[in-house]
Amino acid sequence: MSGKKERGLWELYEKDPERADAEIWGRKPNPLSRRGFLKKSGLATMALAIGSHIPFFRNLPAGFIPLALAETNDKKIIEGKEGLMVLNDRPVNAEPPAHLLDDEFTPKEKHFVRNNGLPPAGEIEPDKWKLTVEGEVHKPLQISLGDLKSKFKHHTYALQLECGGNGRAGYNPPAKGNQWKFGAIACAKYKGVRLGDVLKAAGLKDSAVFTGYYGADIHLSGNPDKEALSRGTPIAKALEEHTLIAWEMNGEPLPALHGFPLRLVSPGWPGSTSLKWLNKIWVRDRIHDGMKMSKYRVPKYPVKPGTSVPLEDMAIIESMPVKSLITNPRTGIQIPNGKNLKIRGHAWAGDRSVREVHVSINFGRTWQKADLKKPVNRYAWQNWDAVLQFPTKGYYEVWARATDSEGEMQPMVVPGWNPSGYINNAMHRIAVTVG
Ligand SMILES: Nc1nc2c(c(=O)[nH]1)N[C@H]1C(S)=C(S)[C@@H](COP(=O)(O)O)O[C@H]1N2
Ligand SMILES: [Mo]
Repeated sequence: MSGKKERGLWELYEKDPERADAEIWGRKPNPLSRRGFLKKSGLATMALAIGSHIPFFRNLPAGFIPLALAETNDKKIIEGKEGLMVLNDRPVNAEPPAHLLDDEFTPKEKHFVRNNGLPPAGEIEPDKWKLTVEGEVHKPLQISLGDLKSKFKHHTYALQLECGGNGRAGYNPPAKGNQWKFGAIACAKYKGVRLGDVLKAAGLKDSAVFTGYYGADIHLSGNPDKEALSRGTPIAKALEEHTLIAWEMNGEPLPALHGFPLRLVSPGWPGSTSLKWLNKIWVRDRIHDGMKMSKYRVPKYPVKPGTSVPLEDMAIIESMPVKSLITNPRTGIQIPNGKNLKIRGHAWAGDRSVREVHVSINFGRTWQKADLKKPVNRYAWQNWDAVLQFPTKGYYEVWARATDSEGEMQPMVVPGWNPSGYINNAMHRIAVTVG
């Protein structure tokens, strides 16, 4: 944008912020309004964003941005997601730091957002929402949201959703794309119907092998003939009983950024197979070839970092690998010498479950077994905790390492480099200073 045009926009912003938003974003409402944040947020949201209580809040001049916010958030804030780091604002991509993922079920305020395009324009009327099921089925369907809710049995599960690119920031040479650190993972409770029940109602033909999901969001170019994203899975995953067509997250209608009024959840698989704003399912007689089906792949064999790999040598990512997070305490804390430290976090393993979590305070020389809970249901992440004793004062790093039900472990450093920087399940660690 030219300097002059930008100045003009700022003036417009002062006079008519709604119109300025519309100019900048080409649509309303704008979830990323810094001005909106300043206008609407009180002490609570500011403190949440900073991560601390602000004793002299009342002395802050109007419109003043605390330094901590200016520094940590690069001045970008998503309304309703004040604690998240914004990696990109067009399309919106934001993740929480690990310590904000401490809840057993991730609340919407702390849930990462990964958009490939622009959310559907205008207000969505759920009463008019239709889901089409077509392709390799005996009876193509067009179901309203109301019919979906009244004709099929409801199920509620806590389901893990992780972006295939979570951890991309760890790869070297770096891969293009959002530089996710550890926070593109969440486990929220979803209510909906089984995709399998809907597919059975439509009657799958023998030729059905793959699904192709479509959403109502808009390609970044604004071109209506292009999808922002259209991915799918083999039929077996679609028929798995935890694969839901959901309209509720944590007991509320899906938030706008998470696909209101309807989304798919393919738990344990790359988040890109969990289409938001779901309005069409095309049952395919071959591997789906929708927008970005050629992405979310990794080489079929290990490659030297920096290698370019031909598409035919790349495999579509299915189950995500075993991983864990330390969600409490946050990194950088200081504790008195001689005091034990309780730590806790979550662990998950795609289609598998987590068998063990170990922690180390000496850079991996010795390991202590953590207390690991069972998942509340299959595909929910598992909570773990441990009590640590530090032998002397000094600087420590606490490492956590999960092992899945097949004995696969998280690597200490980044796993096999791949051209697009997917499935980095390297261990998470926090810094602790004692004394
Ligand atoms: N329609 C649509 N669905 C989508 C996306 C998208 O851009 N458009 N992004 C996908 C990706 S890549 C991920 S990781 C998850 C993220 O879900 P969330 O934004 O609710 O965290 O949504 C998936 N579903
Ligand atoms: Mo993703």
